[in-house]
Amino acid sequence: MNLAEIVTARYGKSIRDCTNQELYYALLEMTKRMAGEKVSNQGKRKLYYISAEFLIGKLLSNNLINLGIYDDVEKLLSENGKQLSEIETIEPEPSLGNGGLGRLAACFLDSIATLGLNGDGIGLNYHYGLFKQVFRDNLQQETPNPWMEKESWLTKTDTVYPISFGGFTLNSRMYDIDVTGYGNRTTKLHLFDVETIDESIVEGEGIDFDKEDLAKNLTLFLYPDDSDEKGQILRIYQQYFMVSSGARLILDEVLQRGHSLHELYRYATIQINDTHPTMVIPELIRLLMERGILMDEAIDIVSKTCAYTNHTILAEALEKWPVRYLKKAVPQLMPIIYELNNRVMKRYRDESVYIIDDENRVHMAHIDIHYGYSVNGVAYLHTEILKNSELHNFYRIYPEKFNNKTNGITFRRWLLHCNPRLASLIEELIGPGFKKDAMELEKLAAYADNDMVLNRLLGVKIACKEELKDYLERTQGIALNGDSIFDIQIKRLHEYKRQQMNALYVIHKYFEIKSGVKPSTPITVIFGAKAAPAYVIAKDIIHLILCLQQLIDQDPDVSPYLKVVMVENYNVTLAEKLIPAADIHEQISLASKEASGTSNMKFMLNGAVALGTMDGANVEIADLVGQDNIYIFGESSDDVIQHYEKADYVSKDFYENDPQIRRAVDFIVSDTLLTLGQEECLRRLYKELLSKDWFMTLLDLKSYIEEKEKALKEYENRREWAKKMLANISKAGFFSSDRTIAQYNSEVWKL
Ligand code: 26V
Repeated sequence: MNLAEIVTARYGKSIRDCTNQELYYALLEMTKRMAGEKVSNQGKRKLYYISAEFLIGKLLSNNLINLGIYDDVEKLLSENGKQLSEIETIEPEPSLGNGGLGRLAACFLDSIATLGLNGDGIGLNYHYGLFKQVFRDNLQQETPNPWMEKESWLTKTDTVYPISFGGFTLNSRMYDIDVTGYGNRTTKLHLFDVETIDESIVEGEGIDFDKEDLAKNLTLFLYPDDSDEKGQILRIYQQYFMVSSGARLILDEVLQRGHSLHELYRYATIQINDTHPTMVIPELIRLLMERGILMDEAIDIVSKTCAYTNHTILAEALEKWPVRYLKKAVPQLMPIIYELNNRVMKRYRDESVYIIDDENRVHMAHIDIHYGYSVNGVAYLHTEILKNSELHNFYRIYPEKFNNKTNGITFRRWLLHCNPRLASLIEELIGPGFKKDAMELEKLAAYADNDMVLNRLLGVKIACKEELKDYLERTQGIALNGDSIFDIQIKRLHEYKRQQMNALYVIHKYFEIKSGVKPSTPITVIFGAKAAPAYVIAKDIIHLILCLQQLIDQDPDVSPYLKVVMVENYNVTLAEKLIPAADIHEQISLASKEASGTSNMKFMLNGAVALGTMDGANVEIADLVGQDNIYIFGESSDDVIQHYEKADYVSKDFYENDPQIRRAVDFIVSDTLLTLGQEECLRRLYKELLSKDWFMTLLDLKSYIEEKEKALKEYENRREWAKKMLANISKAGFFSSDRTIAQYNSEVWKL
């Protein structure tokens, strides 16, 4: 059925007479039907990508692009007086992820489908996803974020599994979302949900709920506040619910295809996305034993089936569950986890590789490394740090398991969909081949001295900035100056990502302007970030930024030259508007701490220039574009690791020895800011910077200010700047997730 027929059948009227809402549902139905008609690969070995997060974003446009009908639908609608871009805004954004890790999983599904590989995703169907962020009195507040309407991308299936926990059983039902590949097959994202979920248990306006009523709450939120014991145990229940459902599905599918479970690894491979799905290892062993396979063989089979991706070296982010939590939630797994640990203890003397430590905590990553066949990091530098320091003792035991898979992004969403102007300019210059083979972008290098091309590139950027300006005006009441330079930092709020360093730069600039030193081009510093609800200092940093925003907006001496904007509720939809409009993007994590970063790749592809440290994938970006096309500053990862080892970094020394730094830090607790903001928050942040500064903000602040000034100065020569933009775009091909997935396939999964 075509759109007109669907509209007639649903509403008994013509496209012209429908509301945008009605057309959205009609398009949803049409797209779901078309995706459902596509066949998926039925190859011998199948990949299961298990992840607690799939940050898929809105799907309508992406699906229309991937199905190859976007232009036709847009034309049909406009002939009937309707605008696809307006209809798109009606779709609620599913926020089933926190940030990069979840968005990576979504890009990977797109590439798996596009490459036509046999692979599905397995995850959880969170009803509210990640909280929605609202600002009140310059503070972040959290509210629920419902996205599931009566009609959505989900298709209810008949697959239901009983999942048993300590003392009770819940039914798990599978819902599917078809993932369309670009001009190719589809795959499926299987999301499991508790049958008895009850959205009404969320209390008041916030995101509080009875954490003990598991039958009603299990799949309500993504990573509910885990600051207390109940929250942490809830996470274990969620994880087990996901992996037990997934493991049953995998075994069922292998059996349905007529294979023996003794050969599971020949027909299935499981990629464990960070440690959240790690319990799939003991659970699969348990299920195989339930089906009559002996322990030794079950362990051997599972070890050949599972592969693990590490996404962080931050100690506090590596999951270690107290044995007593696991005993309470999933007692059936404990005998297996003890056995896995005993085997490790028998073979190795080194306590640092044990699964259970002397404080009775289970190190989830250690299970993955001992009982999986592959361990990978997500960027070159990250994998080197894993091998040489964080996981060195494991690397010594299993050098053959370690490998690197530098992250990637799907160019369908992050170029074709979010920046159609740039995509069509590129197509005009080098033809459409880059859409399937991203490395063809290198052909753009031939235009490095072509004034006409450089001018058009600048023209595209101006148009994207205007579009962002209109969008933020309309949706958030924010007024941007389209003639200013857009300097953007968008990512989860975390001290290691150092939004506070950017805020200190803003203060520095504020003082300069106050003293009469005005920038030639006005500067707009844009932030987008959510802080975990229980992460106090992260919320204080948001507070500081919002206070600076208000202060500068109200100051006629400064506001013509400097503007600070913190967009509310940063999400995938906003990223799609912000990234095409950026001139400079901030990738300023403390070297060694950001495993990869993926927004850096998206910005690069959209012709923005990075200001960053030698961290994560920035290292590979810098290698590719060369030093003229990126702004690098700050201490190296080796030196940073040394500082931690020697414990010799004292932030106060930097504060005391540099008047510029002192002035900026002191401003946080100045009368000017204290009259605007909350004294408690600002004083706490000030104290943190002076007494701890765990992520060494003050260490790099000076070189950061210098490098940013250099970037701003070079922006004044627009022709030279356009060459930098072109260099970045032309080298972005390496960061296509199609390349990443092809590497996973040829080196790990071997589908
Ligand atoms: C989790 C937590 C949990 C609570 C304490 C603080 C903390 C800090 C970081 C994390 C991150 C966990 C894993 C993660 O999301 N890693 C991200 O994965 C992306 C995709 O590989 C990568 O681009 C990011 O650099 C990496 O931070």
